[in-house]
Amino acid sequence: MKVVTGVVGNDIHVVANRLIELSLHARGYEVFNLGVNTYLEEFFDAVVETGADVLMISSLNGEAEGWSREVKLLKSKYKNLDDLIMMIGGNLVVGSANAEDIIPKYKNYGFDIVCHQVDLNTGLDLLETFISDRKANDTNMKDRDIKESTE
Ligand code: B12
Repeated sequence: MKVVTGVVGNDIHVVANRLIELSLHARGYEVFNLGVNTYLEEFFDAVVETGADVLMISSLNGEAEGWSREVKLLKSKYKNLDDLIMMIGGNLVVGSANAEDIIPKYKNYGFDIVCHQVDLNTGLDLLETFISDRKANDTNMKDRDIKESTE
């Protein structure tokens, strides 16, 4: 599976970004790391160019929300991104807030997996669960379609 990753906006916190790249490699993903200071358009352009399955955004400085509000609109301008798995993690607000408040907000912005102050390995486990749940769901849908077409 291919993953495009990077740090969104004017954010220069690079340490987690390097760890994300190394950990994804170790788990067998093909990684395209755009590094720090990456704009949303650059993320989506890279996803299209590489045919990535996952877009994994990191944000540490608390400014992600400003960028995230544009995600749905921008994504709708690109073709064939409906199946793209969108994930974001790091410090997703300025200061402190409850994950229970933050997660639905970011899901509403268009992210499938939201990891506020979640350590990387836990986040990558969540991604693996998401991928296997989606596969199981697709298989069930296909089985149902075959069954219906033969009835
Ligand atoms: C080092 C550091 C810096 C360095 C960065 C050097 C560099 N090039 O990387 C310098 C000094 C330059 C810096 C600058 C700033 N920083 Co700074 N910085 C830190 C610090 C001390 C450590 C960050 C770090 O590298 N941690 C090590 C990594 C491995 O851990 P991590 O970042 O927490 O990442 C883990 C998880 O968050 C998670 N994770 C991260 N991304 C993702 C993504 C996904 C998908 C998943 C699943 C998980 C995940 O996985 C990682 C490993 O478990 C933190 C405070 C702290 N103790 O965390 C503040 C901190 C991140 N900085 C902060 C701030 C505010 C700034 C500045 C805005 C300060 C200023 N006023 O100038 C600027 C930002 C400038 C900019 N344009 O971005 C705040 C952010 C506050 C917020 N969100 O509300 C923090 C939290 C400090 C604080 N308590 O206020 N900073």
